[in-house]
Amino acid sequence: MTRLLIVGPPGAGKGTQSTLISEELGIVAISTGDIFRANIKGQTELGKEAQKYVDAGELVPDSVTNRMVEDRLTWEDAKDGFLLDGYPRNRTQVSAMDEILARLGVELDVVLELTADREELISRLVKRAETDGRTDDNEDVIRHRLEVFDSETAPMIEEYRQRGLLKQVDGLGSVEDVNARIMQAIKSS
Ligand code: B4P
Repeated sequence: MTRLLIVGPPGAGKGTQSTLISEELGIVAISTGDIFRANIKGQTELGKEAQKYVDAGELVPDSVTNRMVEDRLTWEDAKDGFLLDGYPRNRTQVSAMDEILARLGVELDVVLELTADREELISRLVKRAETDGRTDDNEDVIRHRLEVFDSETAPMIEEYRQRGLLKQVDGLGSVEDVNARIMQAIKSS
């Protein structure tokens, strides 16, 4: 199992679980959100372009994001496998991902979807706001990110279900319990 996506609403635990899966499978975890945040922090050209979208809880334009992902997936550390966290996030990005994979001559093994109910998602993100101070973790922006998930990301997850690649995993409970469910889902796929 070497090429995976992890998808789900904001706060489902994608970033948390990506770190663990990456260690367990020995593959690099790549988070588009982390790449944007690092660039915003460093005030690079990419960061300046992404900042207003990230702060507002909007998706960064596909033209910027698709190019960034294609570049990142050609790095040496992703040659033998990767876990992509937070991409694709809409149908246009799914098409771009298909083209990127075709150009690299590889295929996806599984798409993991982490689920959790709305109240739990909001409470986790509000809690993170207190500890990490992420600019997009205030309640209004969190609600908007959830709306964007419903309108743009949920339909694209359906696409992977129809392709038979999707494994849904319950994201409620302790980090360890969720991780155990994920590893079970990976083994059975
Ligand atoms: P992301 O960085 O992907 O942020 P996110 O969806 O909120 O998920 P995140 O990974 O941070 O949260 P997680 O669920 O792990 O995106 C941020 C922004 O970047 C987007 O709004 C957009 O602007 C831009 N962006 C990213 N990708 C893009 C793309 N493809 N196209 C366009 N724009 C893009 O964890 C949340 C919290 O829950 C953490 O505090 C964690 O500690 C906690 N948690 C995790 N597991 C838990 C558990 N089991 N129990 C309790 N708490 C738990």
